[in-house]
Amino acid sequence: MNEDKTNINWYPGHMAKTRRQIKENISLVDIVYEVIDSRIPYSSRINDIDDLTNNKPHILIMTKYDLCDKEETNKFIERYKKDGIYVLIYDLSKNIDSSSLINLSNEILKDKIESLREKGLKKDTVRALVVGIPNVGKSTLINKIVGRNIAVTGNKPGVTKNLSWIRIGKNIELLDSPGILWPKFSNEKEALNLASTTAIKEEVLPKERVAVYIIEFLHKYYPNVLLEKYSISSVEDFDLVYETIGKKRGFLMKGGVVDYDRVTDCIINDIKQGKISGITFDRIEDYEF
Ligand SMILES: Nc1nc2c(ncn2[C@@H]2O[C@H](COP(=O)(O)OP(=O)(O)OP(=O)(O)O)[C@@H](O)[C@H]2O)c(=O)[nH]1
Ligand SMILES: [Mg+2]
Repeated sequence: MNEDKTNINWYPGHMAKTRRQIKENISLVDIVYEVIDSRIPYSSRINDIDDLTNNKPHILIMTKYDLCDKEETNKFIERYKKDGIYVLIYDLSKNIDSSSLINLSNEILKDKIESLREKGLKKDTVRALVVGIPNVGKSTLINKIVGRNIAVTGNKPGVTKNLSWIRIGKNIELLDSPGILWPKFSNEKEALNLASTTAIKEEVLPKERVAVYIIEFLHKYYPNVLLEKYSISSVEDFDLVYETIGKKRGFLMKGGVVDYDRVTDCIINDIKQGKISGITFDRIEDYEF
């Protein structure tokens, strides 16, 4: 974020607590499901996932595939697969067939289960940790696997408050966990990508900065979306951008003056509520692997 906002508290104490609790519970875990948002296939990764989870076997689960720009996101998927990472993609706004996830987990753990069997130990239950940044769909994924709403979900960060084990049938248990971030973002773009896709609490955001970022980003990569959605073709004059959107949407105060705060909220909410789809904020060429 910009200099005067470096003290925003996107890393509240409970995230440090969650990290501690994950470490405490990791010995019980066989496999890690790292859940990330397909619209930010790089920015939503937990950069210390291997340290955090003691190098446990790991599947990258990309949610919100329905909302992303598939062409751009697929470049990351190919890259991850090339690096030997297991990747599964989901649109959790619909029901899913979770057998691919269960089968892949069993396949990855085959050797471990086999060697335990050779030692005379029977492994009946596979335990998976579901981990990721806030609001990516960790709890929704669990509900889709279970087939009923057992974990609390909501379209804002910080919905899940505690680690909790959820038993799925006889042979698998999932550990839901509250979303985590890290104490310091590597650059402003990372912070703004996370803010744009609702991973950071709105209450601590410089909201206008985020809204301006979204508009500039759409102008650069998806000018047609900007034109169709907001009738904007130039971002040189932001007063004009706000005036145009405000008038189009009817966000007017007394005397016909545009209410800038409502314009800001509208831009942020359009992304948050999935009213703008087909966009991916990360660009593969911006990152080193
Ligand atoms: N369109 C779409 N929405 C999704 C998808 N997955 C999750 N959501 C929505 O994203 C929001 C967040 O989902 P949650 O399951 O609560 O996310 P979480 O990762 O558990 O969040 P925290 O517990 O706050 O860390 C909800 O409104 C879900 O309906 C998806 O694949 N597509
Ligand atoms: Mg949750």
